Amino acid sequence: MRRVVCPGSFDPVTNGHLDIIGRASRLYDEVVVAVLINMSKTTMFTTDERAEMLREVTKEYGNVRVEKFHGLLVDFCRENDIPVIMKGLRAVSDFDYELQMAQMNHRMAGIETVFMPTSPDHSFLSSSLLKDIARYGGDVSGLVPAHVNERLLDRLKG
Ligand code: COD
Repeated sequence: MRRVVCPGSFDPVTNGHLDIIGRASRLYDEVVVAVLINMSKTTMFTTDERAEMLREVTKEYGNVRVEKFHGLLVDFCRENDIPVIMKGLRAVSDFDYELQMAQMNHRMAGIETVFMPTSPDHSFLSSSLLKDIARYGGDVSGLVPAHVNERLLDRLKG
């Protein structure tokens, strides 16, 4: 079975993330979306909330599974028998950091990283940018799935 992991914070999942997950699901037999249990980062959504939103928006794909993880990604990969990490690349600025992580993950555990170029529709999109826009009342409805937009508006109301 060809299995790949799409890891991230997903705080919250955006259409950019979803594009990469959807394209991965057409290339691999199983896609494991691994949600980081952030120990030091303050997130808008809890890990359970982030995972729940991901399950909701990926349920149309038959081969996507959502899991939570903490610690090293390579340990999660080894425990779940996943030989490949898939990352989306938005710009050259992503590449420097992603290359360093890819090489370190390979050095630590022999795990390969595959880079998927973002679709031009999503190259400017990040979870932090859209949270900023939403906090100031901007419309992010075209940038996240409808379910996530509702959760975002509810959270900001609360
Ligand atoms: N278009 C395409 N792809 C995108 C877009 C977009 N608009 N936005 C994000 N992505 C992709 C990127 O590939 C990104 O890597 C991934 O989605 C997740 O993005 P985020 O922002 O939700 O998540 P990050 O960047 O906070 O996640 C970082 C990891 C959790 C992957 C990383 O920190 C990690 O592996 N941590 C575990 C600890 C570890 O192993 N550390 C050692 C590393 S060598």
